[in-house]
Amino acid sequence: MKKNLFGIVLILFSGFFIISCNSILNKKIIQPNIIIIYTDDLGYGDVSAYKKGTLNTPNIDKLANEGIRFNNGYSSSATCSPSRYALLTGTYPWRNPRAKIITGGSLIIDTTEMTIPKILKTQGYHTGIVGKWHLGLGSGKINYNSNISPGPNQIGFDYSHIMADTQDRVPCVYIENGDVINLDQNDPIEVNFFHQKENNDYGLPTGLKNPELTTMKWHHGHNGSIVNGVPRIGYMKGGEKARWSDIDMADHFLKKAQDYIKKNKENPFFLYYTLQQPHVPRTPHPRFEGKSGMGPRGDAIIEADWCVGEFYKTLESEGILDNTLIIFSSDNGPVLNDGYYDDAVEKLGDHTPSGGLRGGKYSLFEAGTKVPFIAYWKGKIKPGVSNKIISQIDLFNSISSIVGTDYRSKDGIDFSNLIINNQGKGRQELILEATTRTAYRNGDWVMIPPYNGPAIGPNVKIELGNSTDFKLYNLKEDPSQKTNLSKKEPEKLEEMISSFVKIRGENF
Ligand code: NG6
Ligand code: CA
Repeated sequence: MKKNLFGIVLILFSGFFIISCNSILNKKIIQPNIIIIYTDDLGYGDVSAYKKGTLNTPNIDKLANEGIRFNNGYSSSATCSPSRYALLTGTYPWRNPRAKIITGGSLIIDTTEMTIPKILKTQGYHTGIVGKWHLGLGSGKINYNSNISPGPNQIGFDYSHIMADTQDRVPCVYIENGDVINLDQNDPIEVNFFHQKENNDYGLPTGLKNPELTTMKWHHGHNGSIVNGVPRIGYMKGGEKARWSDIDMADHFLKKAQDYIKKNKENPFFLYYTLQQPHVPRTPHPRFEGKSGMGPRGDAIIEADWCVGEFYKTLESEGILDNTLIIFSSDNGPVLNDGYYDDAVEKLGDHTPSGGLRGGKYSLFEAGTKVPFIAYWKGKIKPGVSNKIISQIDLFNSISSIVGTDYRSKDGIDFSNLIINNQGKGRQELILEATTRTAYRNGDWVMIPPYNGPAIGPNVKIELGNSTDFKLYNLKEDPSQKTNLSKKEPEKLEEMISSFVKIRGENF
């Protein structure tokens, strides 16, 4: 009897051993490390794998050519904060009235809301963000001199090393897990965004009053505090030792991203690596100066591409490439003059940042939200191209599905099979967003409702998609949206409006 019992225990134990080995093996397969590399204002035509512009981005191209290059990949908005909100939550940004471009504002993700990093944490992932945040911090006036909360660490990130908003906004400091790095308590930081022009004496000298102190001239909007010769949006005092070096920012974030990988490679991790390029102010490190022949914007893209290459090398040398899914994309379309005189317009030459699409950043036309969108997983994803429609809003459901959880957002679709196997359908329909206005894509068709406002942004010189009429385009025949078919195809227009209203409601 004892012998039998011993036998049973042995069988049970070996069974258990096999199951646990299997689950470890499976875990290796279904729980890859997940990395989202997210650029800022990089256009559809800025990546050479898309064969549109004249810049060379060999490192991003490697991901595109050896992974899946999505030709119909969208960001959720034509500006930053709404796109980033939608990416992490899988929720359309126009559902959240606070999901607008943030300037020193509070966190726009509710701490009770489900997010990609939260999903991954339920599966034992370590989660980190390195780079630009721009989803707001705190819940009122932010005190930068003590731990800032809520922020990334309260919505699912175990580790965060960020700049708060953008490179053109104060405070020009890095924040790690809520604490300003290198802060001297005897030199506290104060920030103000509502400064009156006539009372121009708050904090550091400003671009408005002391243009002779700037090394980069402001064109529109950026006439606040001067930090490192660059006038910013907003006003700042103190924090001298904590201020970042603009030209070293790319190296700084790259190093933090690499350190994160090295530290966390033993267990599944999620890293959201959000590069600041080529958003203004474009401050590539001097070793990239002149590399593109297109001035700082082109040089900043070459620098970003280099960062992607160096980051890739780290994944390779740490031996984790074949167990790591990489998604590469951009938060919105391209812009040339976004507030500084930096030769982006003058030195553009033949390059086409929008890849021949109409519009750009801030626009409801295609170039506002159709962005480079790449999925790469060495040895797992077969090289290919996809023309299926996919949005960053779908990453929430897709990642949830890849790691085997049931979390699904209302607006997202599970495209795990499309992302990993280049199989299955893409989206039939999608709501596009630009500065709270919305448009609608269904199959090859796009409908843009009438909106008040200038047709062309007075400073950025981009066609924004405003007009008094409905606009209707067939992207298959007319990818650059040259011919408005709304009069010629009234039935199609009606059908599009009615499907749009079903999702968006009457108040668009
Ligand atoms: C705008 C800024 C622009 C840029 C943008 C945010 C002005 C006139 N323009 O308000 O320069 O900072 O906000 O860009 O200040 S985003 O990519 O982060 O959405
Ligand atoms: Ca952006």
